[in-house]
Amino acid sequence: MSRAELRRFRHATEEAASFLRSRLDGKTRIKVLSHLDADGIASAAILAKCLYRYNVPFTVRFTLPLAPNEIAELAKEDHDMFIFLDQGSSQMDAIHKFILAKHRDVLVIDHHPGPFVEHPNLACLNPHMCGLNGGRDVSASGSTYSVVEHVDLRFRGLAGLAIAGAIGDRQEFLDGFTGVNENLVRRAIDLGLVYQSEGLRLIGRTIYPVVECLRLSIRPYILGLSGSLRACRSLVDTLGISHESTLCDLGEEVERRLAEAIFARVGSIATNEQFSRTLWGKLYSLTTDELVGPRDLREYAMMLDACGNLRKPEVGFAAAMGDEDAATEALAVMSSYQEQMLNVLGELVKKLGSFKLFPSFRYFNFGSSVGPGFVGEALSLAIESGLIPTDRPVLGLVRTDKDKIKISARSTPALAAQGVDVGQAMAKTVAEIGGHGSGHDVAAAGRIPMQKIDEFLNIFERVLGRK
Ligand SMILES: [Mn+2]
Repeated sequence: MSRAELRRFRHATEEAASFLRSRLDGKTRIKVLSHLDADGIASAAILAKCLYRYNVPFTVRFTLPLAPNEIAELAKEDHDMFIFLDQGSSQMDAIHKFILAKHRDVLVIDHHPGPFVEHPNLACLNPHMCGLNGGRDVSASGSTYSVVEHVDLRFRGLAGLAIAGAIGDRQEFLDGFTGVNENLVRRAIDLGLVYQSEGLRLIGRTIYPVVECLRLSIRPYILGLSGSLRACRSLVDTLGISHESTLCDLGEEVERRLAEAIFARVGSIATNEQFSRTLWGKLYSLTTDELVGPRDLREYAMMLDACGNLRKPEVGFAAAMGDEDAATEALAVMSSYQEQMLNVLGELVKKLGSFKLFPSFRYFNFGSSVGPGFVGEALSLAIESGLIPTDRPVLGLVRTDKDKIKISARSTPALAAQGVDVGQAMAKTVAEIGGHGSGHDVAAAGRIPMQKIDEFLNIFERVLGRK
C-alpha cells in the first residue's frame, strides 16, 4: 500500500461526502441499514450524529446483510434515500434492481469486497475500490467517519468511535494499525481526542474491580485465572492489591507486577506472542466528553460487539449516541456476554486435546454444546489467548438444528501472507457441495447439511492445500 491508494480513498471520500451533503436539506428522508456488530453500530452512530445535527428525518435498522428478497421488501418502504453501512457491496445486484430502479438515492459505505456499479443515484465508498485492504486498512466505521468529517469538521470528536469500530472488526494487529486506520489513530492522538498509553489490555480495566476483571477475562482467556474467582482472588491478595481498585487505579509499577504474576501463572503460554501482545501493550483511551460509557476503546468495542452478539444492537447504538442509561445497560450486556463466552472457552479448553488434524487445517466439532453465534469468536479468542497453535487455520463445527452444521474458520495474517485464504476456500467448498458461505482471508463461515461434513472437510483440504 502506498500514498496513491490513500489519496484515492480520500478522493472517494470527498465524492461520497458531497453526495451526502447535498441531501442534508432536512427534507430528504433517509433509511440507514447497518450491520449488528461493533463496526456496524459505531458506523451507524457516527452517521446518525451527522444526520441529527442537520435535522434529517431518518430511521436506523440493524441487520445481517439482507437477502435479495428482503431488499425487494425494503424498496417498498417510503424513503428518499437508503444508506448501507458495513454491508451493501455484495448486494449490489439487488440494490440496483429494486432500489435504484425506483430512482431512490443510495449511498454504500462498506469494506467488504464486491462488484462496483456506476449509477447517477449511487455513491460508494469502499477501500477495495481504492486498492486498499478492507480487512485491515479501514473498516466501515473509519470510512463513515472520513465521510462525515468531510461534511463538517465539528464531527471530529467522533474519531474514538471510529477507532472502536476498527478494533471491534479486529483491525488492530500485533504491530498496530495500517492504512487509513493508522492515519486516523495518529490524528486522533495529535488532536488530543485519544490518549495512548501502555498496560494490561484487559476488558474492564476502567470499570471492574481487579478480581472481576481477571475472572471475566476472555481476551485473552488466561488459563488458570479466567473463570476462577478463587484463583483470581488469591493472586490479587498475594500482590496486596485492594479489592476495590480497578486496573487503571493501580499505577504503572503495580500493574507491571500483576502482569508478571499473570505471565508466571500461565506457564509456557507466556512465550506465545499472540497471548503476550493481547495481554500487554498499547492502550487507547478517550479524552473527550463527546461519548459516554467506558473510556478505554477496547472496552468500548467489546461493549458494542456484545450488544450486537446478544441481539441488542439498539442498546449499543443508544449508548454510542450519548444516552447514559443505555450505556449502563450496554455494560451489563457486555458482562453477561463475557460470562457466556467464558463458558464456551472453558468448554473449548477442556477439549483442546481432541482437535482433529488435517494437513492444511485443524478442526473441532462442538456438537450442539455451544451456540452457533459464539463459535467463530471463540476460535479468534482462543488464538489470541495462545490456546490453539497457529501453524494452520482452525475450523469450528457446530450443529445449528437437527440436520444443519455451521462451520466457522479462523486464520492469521501471517498465514494469509503465505497465500492461505479461508474465505476463498470456504466459498469454493460450499459451491461444490451445496450450502452457503463466504468470508475474508482470515475469517469465514459457512452452513452445510449435516450429512455432508466429511465431504466438506475433504474438499476444504483439497482447496486449501492447493494454494
Ligand atoms: Mn465491518
